Amino acid sequence: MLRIWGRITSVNVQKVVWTADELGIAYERLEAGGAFGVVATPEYKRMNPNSLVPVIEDDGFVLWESNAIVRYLAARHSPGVLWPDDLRRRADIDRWMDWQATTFTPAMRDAFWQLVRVAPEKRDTAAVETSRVASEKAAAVLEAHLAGREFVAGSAFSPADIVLGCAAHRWLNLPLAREPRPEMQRWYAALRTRPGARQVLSTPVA
Ligand SMILES: N[C@@H](CCC(=O)N[C@@H](CS)C(=O)NCC(=O)O)C(=O)O
Repeated sequence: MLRIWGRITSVNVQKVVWTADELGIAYERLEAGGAFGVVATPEYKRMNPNSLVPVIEDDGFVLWESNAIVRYLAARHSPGVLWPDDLRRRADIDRWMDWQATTFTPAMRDAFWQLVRVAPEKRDTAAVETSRVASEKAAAVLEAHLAGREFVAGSAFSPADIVLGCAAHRWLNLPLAREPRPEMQRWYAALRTRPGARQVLSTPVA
């Protein structure tokens, strides 16, 4: 059976859990990271020398790096559907997955960390503001892109919706004032109706 290491509060673990739930794959999730520790043990570091979650093990195949795991699971269990055969459709999905990992999530990292993980008296409000501004810039890009599209890569749900849906779940639920984003809210509400998304999108941002 597929094994997934990582605490469910990790946005990167959430991507993998949502993908597995979306695909209806049986899996076992083992707690690791954060207060659970585990990631610094020699056994874990043999699987992921970065000491980060998530990691999967699938019939002896070990893989880390969340977006790579999402692609692997989609291609293995849903070739031609969740992971399309068409090169350009795949490149479009890939582009938005890379954008999530390199642009949107890094932009909101400080706001998340300071507002959720740091005690109020120790909060770096300047870092929150810089991060908020960068996140709004990224959110505006996604907002404009979603206008006239049901999903990120067009009319079909794809792994880009999973990874950006996890990022949006975090952004839209952070305790801070945001610009209104009706297209993002419409898309996020549609994602929340998917049975495969239920576990992850009902997890509080913590
Ligand atoms: N690029 C990596 C980043 C993984 C990552 O930063 N994981 C965080 C949680 S979101 C982590 O393991 N933090 C240490 C911990 O939880 O102990 C991926 O996408 O898998």
